[in-house]
Amino acid sequence: MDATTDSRPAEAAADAAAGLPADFLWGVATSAYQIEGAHEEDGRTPSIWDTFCRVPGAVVGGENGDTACDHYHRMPDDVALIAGLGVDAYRFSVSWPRVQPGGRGPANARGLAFYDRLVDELLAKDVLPWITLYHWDLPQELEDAGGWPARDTAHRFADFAELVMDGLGDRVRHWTTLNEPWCSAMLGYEQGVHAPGRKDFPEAIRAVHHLLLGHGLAAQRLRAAAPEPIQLGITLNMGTAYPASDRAADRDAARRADGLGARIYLDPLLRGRYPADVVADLALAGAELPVQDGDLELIAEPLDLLGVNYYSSHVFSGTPEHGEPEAAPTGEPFSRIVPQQLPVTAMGWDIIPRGLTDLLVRLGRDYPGLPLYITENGAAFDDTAAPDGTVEDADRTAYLADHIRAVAAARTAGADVRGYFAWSLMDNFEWAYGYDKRFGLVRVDYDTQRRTPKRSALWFSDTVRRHREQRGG
Ligand code: IFM
Repeated sequence: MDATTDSRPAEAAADAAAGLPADFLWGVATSAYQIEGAHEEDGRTPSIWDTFCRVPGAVVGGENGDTACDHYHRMPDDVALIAGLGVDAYRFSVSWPRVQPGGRGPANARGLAFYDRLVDELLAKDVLPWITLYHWDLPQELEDAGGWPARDTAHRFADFAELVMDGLGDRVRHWTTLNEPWCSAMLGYEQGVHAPGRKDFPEAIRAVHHLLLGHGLAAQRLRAAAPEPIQLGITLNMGTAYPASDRAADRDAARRADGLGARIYLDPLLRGRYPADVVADLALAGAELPVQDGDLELIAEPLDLLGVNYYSSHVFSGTPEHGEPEAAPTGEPFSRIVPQQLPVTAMGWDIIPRGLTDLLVRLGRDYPGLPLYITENGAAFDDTAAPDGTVEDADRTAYLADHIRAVAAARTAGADVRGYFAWSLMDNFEWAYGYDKRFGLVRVDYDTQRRTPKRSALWFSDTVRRHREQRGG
């Protein structure tokens, strides 16, 4: 890949949606812990993130989601904000410890009532509710009992899913089980940079399997309990893994990265088996997927859609920076991300829209017949707010425009992409980065909780409106 030619700024953001079909779905996304606050209200108990935030040094500035965007108390205004953008749908997550404190037992009526009101508010404003059941806020009690490396957590998740379906299934048609299981498993249990902060690769691989098992069990329960047919999916974060050259070592490094980043999820979900090369790589690293009889059939419960979260892509080399292929000190093959000298976001992530086109085309080719939705895409930049709160974020607008164009290019090349959710509706708690990194279309002043749409929000809203006019809606 010649990534250096890939990321010029958008020349004209105006026509970004050209070529997308009339029924293309536009939305904005958030997640519970990142925006809700009200961490001790109405019976909510701590999640692993409440605990992790209190570990010294775990989160930049020692920040936490105790108040966040105070969405729990400002929800009707926030829904009005969403409706004002003119989008079709709102993707939000349901806080497990709010709805089922401690992660076991019956639903907490007061916690569920919040989502009940949210769904009603959205529907009243003609915005489609799109639920994510797990966006990383595992009840702390379940982590104490073993967390995702423990098989029982998968069963607990299925119980929780059914509680939410019982409460909201009469009005919600779009259900996603997990958000980004790679992050839950690898950031949380291997790298230790996300809650619960463990650093144990074999445990992380056990978590991968139990997250997928939890998805499969929940998928079955959701379908069985749904009063009407639902649209059911899972959201994976993925990029394109490019080899630095055509040399065997580089191609193998890209294969391994793609195996552990994408195929370890895609293949069991969509083909009913783990990829043999990944299983072999894991064995080399002393890790094993704890598969029991019947698990893979459960995990491969048919899906109606696949959610894709895209932010960046990487180029991989199988050799050290200067030198010939060799084994890493662990004895495993060497692998390294090659810096690309591209513009980056405030997260330091390379801006590579073409990686999204390539990813979507590849998904359509390798896993045909499954509608794809971009359930997250967006960027943090170092915004400067004027005294009135407005932000001229041309960088964010360019990022969004280039990636929406990348989606349109993927459609032209045959990928069945049906929707795009911008991440995020508003600035929020960016996990281990605290409040420093701002992904919002809408600025949040955390001192006053005032919301101000940034220039990118106006652009996005205008893009959606003009696309809708063109499609005659
Ligand atoms: O903020 C996160 C979100 O919670 C999950 N996907 C990536 C986003 C940006 O890091």
